[in-house]
Amino acid sequence: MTPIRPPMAPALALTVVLLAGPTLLRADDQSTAVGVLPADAQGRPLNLDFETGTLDDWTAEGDAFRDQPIEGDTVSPRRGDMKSNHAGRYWIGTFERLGDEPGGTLTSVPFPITHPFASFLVAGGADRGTRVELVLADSGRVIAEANGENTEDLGRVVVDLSEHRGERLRIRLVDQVSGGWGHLNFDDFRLHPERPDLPARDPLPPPTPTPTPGSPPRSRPPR
Ligand SMILES: [Ca+2]
Repeated sequence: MTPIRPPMAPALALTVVLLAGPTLLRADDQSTAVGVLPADAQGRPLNLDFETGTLDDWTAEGDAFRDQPIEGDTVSPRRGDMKSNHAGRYWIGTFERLGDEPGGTLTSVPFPITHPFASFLVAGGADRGTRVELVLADSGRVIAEANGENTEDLGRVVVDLSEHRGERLRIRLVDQVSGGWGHLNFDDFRLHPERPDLPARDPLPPPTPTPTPGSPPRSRPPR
């Protein structure tokens, strides 16, 4: 029996976003989800969508994130089968300046988890060495990861943060892969009062916790 195919291919579905309601944000394309940017203690929205055109509110280590963010869709001019699909004007794409070779991390300032859901755009390599990590700021524990699917087209991931409300979070972008598809694309981290009604995929399962520097070693089960 022929399996019933879904009415919309996943790659297409990721580009379709419902934009409605009083918190509608203007964007050059349809990737911006309804929601709010996380804010600092003074209520200032943080640059987690890169629309300042700078890396303000982020700290880069290594070369992979040098000269970011990227302005406009630099993908479709070099390959007609994909596009950046970013939100607004600026986004992060570690291939776009220096290719796949450089590595590094880009870490946000910590911010309070004020809403039960978050979402962000991610693309790039499918290797787990290129990934987005959501990190509890106080413990260093990674609570969710996401990476690309060997495509440049940014697609949205939704994360349930309800059990961590009131805690502080950092976003850490990791690029540890130098070969083919050794790059990460990212944009538009937002918080949501309820699960956003838009096509999205789930994050990867949380990684196995690893001890943070200075913490006591974890006991291991017998092998
Ligand atoms: Ca943006």
